[in-house]
Formats: sequence, C-alpha cells, structure tokens
Amino acid sequence: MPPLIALIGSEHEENLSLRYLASAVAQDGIHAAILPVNDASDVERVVRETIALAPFLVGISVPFQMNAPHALAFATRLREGGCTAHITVGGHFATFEYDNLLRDFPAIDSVVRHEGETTLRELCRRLQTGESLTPLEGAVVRTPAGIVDGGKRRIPALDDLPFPDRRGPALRVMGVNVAPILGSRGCYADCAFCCIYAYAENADGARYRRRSPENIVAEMKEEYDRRGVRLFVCHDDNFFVPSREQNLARYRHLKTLIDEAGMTGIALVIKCRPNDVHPELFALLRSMGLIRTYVGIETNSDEGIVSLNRRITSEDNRRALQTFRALDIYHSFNVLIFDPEATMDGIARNLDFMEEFADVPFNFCRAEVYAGTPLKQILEQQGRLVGDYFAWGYSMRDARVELLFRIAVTAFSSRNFKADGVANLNMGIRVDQEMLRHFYPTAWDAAWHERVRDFSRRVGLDSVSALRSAFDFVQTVALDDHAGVKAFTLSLSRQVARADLAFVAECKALRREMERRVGIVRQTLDSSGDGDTMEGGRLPWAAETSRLGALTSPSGTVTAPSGALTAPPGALTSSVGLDLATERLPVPASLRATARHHGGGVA
Ligand code: B12
Ligand code: SF4
Repeated sequence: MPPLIALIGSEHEENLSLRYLASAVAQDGIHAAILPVNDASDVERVVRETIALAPFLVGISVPFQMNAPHALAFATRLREGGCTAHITVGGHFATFEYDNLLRDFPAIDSVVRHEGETTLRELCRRLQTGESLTPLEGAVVRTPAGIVDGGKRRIPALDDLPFPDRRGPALRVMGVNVAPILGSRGCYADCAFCCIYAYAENADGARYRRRSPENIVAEMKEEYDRRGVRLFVCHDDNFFVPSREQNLARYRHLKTLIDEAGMTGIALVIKCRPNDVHPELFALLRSMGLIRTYVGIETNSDEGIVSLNRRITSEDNRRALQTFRALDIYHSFNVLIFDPEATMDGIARNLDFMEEFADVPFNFCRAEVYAGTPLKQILEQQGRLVGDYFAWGYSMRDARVELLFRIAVTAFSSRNFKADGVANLNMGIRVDQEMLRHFYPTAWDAAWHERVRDFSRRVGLDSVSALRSAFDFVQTVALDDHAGVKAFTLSLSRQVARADLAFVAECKALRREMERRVGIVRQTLDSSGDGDTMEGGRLPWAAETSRLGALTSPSGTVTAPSGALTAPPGALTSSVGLDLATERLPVPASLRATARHHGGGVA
C-alpha cells in the first residue's frame, strides 16, 4: 500500500484543485484519496471514512468565503472523531485568512497558501521523514512554540505540472461526457472586487500564467480518447490577453493542434472580458466548438466602471454583446448594480443595459467583499467595512441606493440567489439548448430556439420592470417611512414570486420538450448501436426536471475513497449552465452581515 493522504472538498464536478494536488503528490508515490463533501449530509459519513483510511495528512480545500465555516467545521469534527493526521487547509479563502483560521480553528495544523502543488509535496515529505515542518515556504504552520509563516513560494510554470488526476468516469450531461480544464491561471486585469486578481497578485509569480497550446491539447486528447470527453468546460478565469493579434495567434494554433489530434465534434465553454471580444476571434472560437461564453459585464455605469476598476468602457460592453448577437454565440452575464459608490443614475444606466439585452440570461447583485481584495482594503480604510471575515458587508454611500438594494435583495432573493431560482434555470436551459444544438443538431430548429430565447427575454424584462418599480419608489419615499418601505417590499416580493411560479412552470414545459427532442435522437442512436443506454431509461440531465418536482431524484452517490466519480444527487447532472458555471450568485450573506449591524433589512 502506498502512503496515503486524504483530500477533502466539494466535488460538484471534478474538483481541479484537489485533482491537481493528487497528481502532484502521486509524483512522490503518495496516493491521495479524494473525499467529496458537497453538503451537510455528507459530513459525518466522510469523517468516518477519512478516519478509517488513517491517512498521515488530511487536506481540506477552503476556496469559498461563503461556506468556509462548514469546510472548517469539518476539521473540528475530524479531531473530535479521533483523527490524529496532520490537518492542512488551502484555497483562495484560506490563503488570505490563514491567521484568523489558525487562531480560531485549533484542529488545523497548517495553511498552505496560494497554489499548493509544490508546497503540499514538501509538507508530505517532511511529515514522512519527521523533519521539522518549519519554516516551510508556501505554508503557515502551527508549532508548540507558535505559528511560523514560511513566506511565499515561487509558483511553478503551468506546463511543468502533471495533468490533474482524472480517476473515475467523466461526468455525463445530456449524454455527453464533460471535463473541466484549465488553460491558464489568474487574470491580467485588476478589478477592485475580484479575489482572483487578489489571489494571483498576492502570490510570488506572474499574475496571469498560461499553458502552452501543446500542453493543453495533450491533456484534451487524453480526455477525448480515454474517457470520451466531448465538452471541455474551460475554467480559465479569463481566456484571453488584451491583444487581439496574440489571442488570434494562440487560438489559431490551438485549433490546428486540435485538428491534427483528430478531435472532432468537441464543444467548449469559456469566460472573458468584454474588451477582448472581437468578431474574428469569436468566429474562430465558434468554429472550434464554442457553445457558451460567460462575459464579465459587471457594470455598465460610468461610476461603477471606475469604482470597480474595470478598465473598460460602456461601449466595450455593448460592442461585446452585439458581437455575440451577430455571431449567434450564446452568452450570459452578471451585473453588479450595487457597489459602495453606486448612484441612482448609474443604476438607471445598468437597467437600460439589462433591458436592451434582456434576451441574454443575466443576473444582478451587489459587489461582495472578498478577502484580499482592493475593495475590502478601501472599505476598511474608509471605516465602512462591517461584519467579520466570513461575511463582510457595507452600506452604500447614497442612502436611496442602499434602500433600493435592501428592497431588491429581499424581493429577488429566490429568483436571483437560489440554485434552482429562475435566474439559474434561465441560464441552465439556455446552455442545455446550446448542447442540444451542438450535439443533437437534428433535434434543433430555429422556431424552437426562438421559443427558448423568448422565455429568457421575458424573464429579463420582468426583472427589469420589477427593479424599475422599486427604483421609482425609492426616488420619492421618505427614508424613515419604515411601514411604507415594508409594505412596498412585501408587495414587490409577492409580485416577483407570482411571476416566478409561472416562469418555473414554463421552464419545466420547455425542458420536457427538450427531453422529448433529445430522447428521439438518442433512441435512434441507441437502436443503431451508436448511442448508449440512458441511465434509468431517462436522460441524465432530466434530473433538472426532477429538481422542479416532476421526477424522482436519483439517489445521490459521491466519490468513493477509490475516487470513482459518479453523478451527485439531483442538480448536478442536470445542466452545465446551472451547475458548472460560476454564475451563481452568493446567497446574500452580506445581508446577514448588514442586518447584524443595521438592525435588519426591510422585510
Ligand atoms: C470551478 C469553480 C466552481 C465550481 C465548483 C467545482 C467543485 N469544486 O465542485 C462550481 C461551479 C460548483 C462553483 C460554485 C461556486 N463558486 Co466557484 N469557482 C470555480 C473556479 C472557476 C475554478 C476552481 C478551480 O478549479 N480552480 C483551479 C485550481 C487548480 O485552483 P485553486 O482552486 O485555486 O486550487 C489551488 C490552490 O488554491 C490550492 N488549494 C486549493 N485547495 C487546497 C487544499 C489544500 C489541502 C491545499 C494544500 C491547497 C489547496 O492548491 C490548488 C492547486 O494549485 C474558481 C475560480 C478559480 N480560479 O479558482 C471559482 C471560485 C472558487 N468560486 C467562487 C464562488 C464565489 C463560488 C460560489 C459561491 C458561487 C455562488 N454564488 O454560488 C459557488 C459556491 C459553491 C459551494 N460549494 O458552496 C469564488 C470564490 C470566492 C471566495 N473567495 O469566496 C471563485 C474564486 C471565483 C470568483 N472569483 O468568483 N465554483
Ligand atoms: S476581469 Fe474578471 S477575473 Fe479578471 S480581475 Fe476582473 S473580475 Fe477578476
């Protein structure tokens, strides 16, 4: 038996953080069991499984600020259960909050900061040999004498890393095998609210690093041949550099390599900034199988663009969306209509933009405060930061904007923030529609496409209209008219909830139609021997429909210690747009923080 460590984290899809770490330690002959904890119901079982495995190290991934308390509570439960292994944590959140974590969670022995491949290998080596753990570059370690910060470790060239561990079958969505993949890490931009920028900037190395096209294609080819992957979800936070010529050169080369490798019929999903969207580049990507782009609009207000440090213009935003429209490339976006400096004028401009592009699935929310970001620093310096390191909050400078935010976050809490809320269903069905168009072209036709797009348009227009009525209300209401604000908010919330009921019903009907269309094609494939049998006789992504109450959800299974990934319950085999995207917005944890400091929201 090789020496064993256990890696814990959510695995809604293949968790590249853990899988890069697993392949890193495998270079030293260490086996990493990957134990997913996707929700609270997994915790006790995984604690038992981890202890039973008796690893010499347990690594817990803590990327998300919003659910960090749960991830960290896992360490405490392990100790309570008698686990004696070295417990280390890593990830975006842990990278910045290491001092708070080591202070507040005695179960944790160390925090690995920034990218962990090399540091984890070194930590494992020292634990195996009994060498002193301090100082350890890239880690902050608890010792009996105190906490020792080993300083930063230089991050490696991405081509030098082994490919992530792809044990188990690929996730299957709509009968198509899917794999997340990373062609780059970091981002060249420096938006004030962004923890990706903060994380990359804080590390010892370049803020934006890319793999060579050769290296990427070698991994894709392995996935294409061995696990039959056809949809590659590129988790690059930004697929481009700010140079049209360089982007064209890189992706022309990538296309040549993909063609030479004989990979046909593949599809790609990417993310980008508006200023990098050029017709020629996206026509090229479309020819390579691009089926969906998340484009970071974030704000179309002039003040927002400045205060969020977007370094783009509202013209860039409009041009990007017009380019996608002209090329008929599916895209979606998010708007941070609320930020610390937001004005009523700026919100009006964002509403106009959302209305103009209402057929594009979008969501809207407040700019949240993440550890390590310039936004956090600015608010702190201004004495405006409230809450704690798990959930920061602030009040907007303009009291009417703050009031509008509180009304909106209440009225739209289900539509915008629930995993199965209408905003996510809208994005989900549009991605599934693109899957259908790409992988089952005979099941697709223009009239059907227009029906699905019309659904999106009506959802978008409904959101804009409800927000506009709140906008008009806050322009005139007396700020101390609490009863009036409460009555308006309740009435708007009911209005949005009523509309949501109808949208959910319509989305369900569209999904049934989509299932019928894909089902016909797959039956033909199955009977000709070209297809494969549907699990349980129904489409894998029909779980989405079950989430809406139409079917019984399949019993959930998670990765066994051996690491075989099978579909997690319900939601997760359903829709790429819904579950593989990072478009889901934070539950309004900020509101909880604000509520603590301001005596509650409006409702
Ligand atoms: C894929 C992804 C998802 C997937 C999750 C996939 C899964 N694990 O099952 C989905 C779509 C489900 C998702 C959901 C969400 N996500 Co997300 N997601 C990402 C994304 C795009 C890529 C993650 C990844 O694979 N990175 C590549 C790996 C190689 O890098 P890494 O994660 O940094 O890991 C390295 C180091 O951090 C370190 N490390 C990490 N963990 C550990 C553990 C140990 C023990 C060690 C030693 C080292 C270590 O070593 C790793 C290798 O170098 C990141 C952005 C990003 N660039 O990371 C956002 C990101 C992590 N997500 C984010 C957010 C906000 C969310 C959501 C809250 C969105 C929402 N509102 O619903 C949800 C939360 C889900 C939940 N479980 O609660 C934020 C987190 C911000 C924060 N600080 O809190 C990020 C940074 C994006 C962003 N800026 O918005 N997400
Ligand atoms: S462009 Fe996107 S990923 Fe890059 S810094 Fe801005 S918000 Fe972050």
